[in-house]
Amino acid sequence: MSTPVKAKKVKRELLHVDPEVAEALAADRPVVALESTIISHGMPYPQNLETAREVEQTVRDGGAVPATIAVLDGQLRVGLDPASLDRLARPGEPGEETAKASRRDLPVLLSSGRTAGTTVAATMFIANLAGVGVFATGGIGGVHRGAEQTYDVSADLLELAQTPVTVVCAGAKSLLDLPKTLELLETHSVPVLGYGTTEFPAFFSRTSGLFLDHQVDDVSALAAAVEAHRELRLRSGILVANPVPEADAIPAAEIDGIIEQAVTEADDQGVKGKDVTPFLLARINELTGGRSLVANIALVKNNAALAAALASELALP
Ligand code: PSU
Ligand code: MN
Repeated sequence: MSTPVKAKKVKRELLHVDPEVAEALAADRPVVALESTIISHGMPYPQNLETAREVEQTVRDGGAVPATIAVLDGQLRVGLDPASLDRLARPGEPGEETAKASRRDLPVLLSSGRTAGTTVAATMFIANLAGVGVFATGGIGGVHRGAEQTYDVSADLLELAQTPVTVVCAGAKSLLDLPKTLELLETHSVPVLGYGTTEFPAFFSRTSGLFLDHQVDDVSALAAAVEAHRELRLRSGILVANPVPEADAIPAAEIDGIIEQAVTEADDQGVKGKDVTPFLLARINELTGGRSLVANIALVKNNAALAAALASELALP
């Protein structure tokens, strides 16, 4: 649903970096960017808020400063205070719902003074503006099944093609067309590194049957690859694929039928565009009785820990 754009006087400071984050960046201390669509649209309240807080703590425990990114009242924000995090997590009153912002939405959100969670694409763009090079998320968007008909390809992939930020994820959900997703990343010259795995992980599951060209087994090998990418001035992002921890993984055989059902329901109900991914996430959570949410929370924390370790390694003199 769209709402008419009303002009609001644009704040002079379009980008606000939280002082703790700004100080860390100025001193070359490690910072990890975190996205916020996962908070506003990816998980139900109140688990979304608890998870957002715990993920920030995980980054701190790993020796880095967390910088959760969002759009608040028409301003790009890098690093959120507790009240802002709370506000993003709560379901908005009807008509005042928090928007889902991809890169292309940013100008209008700014000009109309709105509030939004940022997708992987928008978060990468803003992180790069602020000078944050490492970013942790759950799963990236990709090429949707049936894209040959719908053309539904997440802007996350095109952002990875053009923005030099390292994104730590648990792969992508098999509700996407994973072979096509990997093909598009190859076309756009985005390095995809399996962390301790040679297979691209499928978010809930550790395996997908799809093999990667490059595997790194520890943080120093990962940091060395990121540094070489930087030295070559390659302008793409880097995708680090870090499988969900064994204990919380859901075998593909168990989750695939549920994903199939959710995709069919979205189709039948005519869910389109940016509503597709949030619809599927919520439906899979219902159909698994919350088990998918447990896996989701575990893998986001696992990615935050790896991103903090990577940022720390990169910050070493
Ligand atoms: N996949 C998940 N959880 C998420 C998302 C994707 O498992 O929360 C969110 C991310 O913010 C991602 C966005 O960037 O959905 C992709 O949306 P779309 O498919 O509309 O590009
Ligand atoms: Mn889409």
